[in-house]
Amino acid sequence: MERLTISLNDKLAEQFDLVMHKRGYFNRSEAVRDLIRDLLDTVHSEEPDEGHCIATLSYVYNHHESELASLLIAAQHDHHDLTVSTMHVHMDHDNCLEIVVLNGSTRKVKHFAQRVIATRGVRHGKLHLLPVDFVDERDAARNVPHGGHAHPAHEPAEHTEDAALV
Ligand code: NI
Repeated sequence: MERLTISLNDKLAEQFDLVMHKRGYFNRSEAVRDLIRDLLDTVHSEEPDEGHCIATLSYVYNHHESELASLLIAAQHDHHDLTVSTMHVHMDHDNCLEIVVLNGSTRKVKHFAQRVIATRGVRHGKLHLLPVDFVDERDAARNVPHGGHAHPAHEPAEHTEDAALV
């Protein structure tokens, strides 16, 4: 664990403490860690779409809109290699919130998410993507060329979850 000491002027420190408490943080270290994670997520999302990721895609839609619900289900089945699980919440009589957990190549996950978000009638679409070091152990072992599930490595220290997820 590294210790960082940072200097802030009084005004900035005061504003930071205010926002921190509003957001429910009790100590500055955790607030700063989350800020850094946010920054890293932003940087990662701007990088070329290489590597693997685990991601959540959330969106709202009106299930009365013709064919939209079945279109979304079909999209998920078409990409069953990427979609791990979907949570469906009936928000009210008309609106549904769906949260899809995705796992796979960053390029494919982004492409799928962009397609869903751009679908007519889908609102508040948001993708939260975490780059992860995945090793296609099973794919390699079974010589699955494509569409097999990627699994995180368990053995090498540099591929542990702690190392991969900041
Ligand atoms: Ni619903």
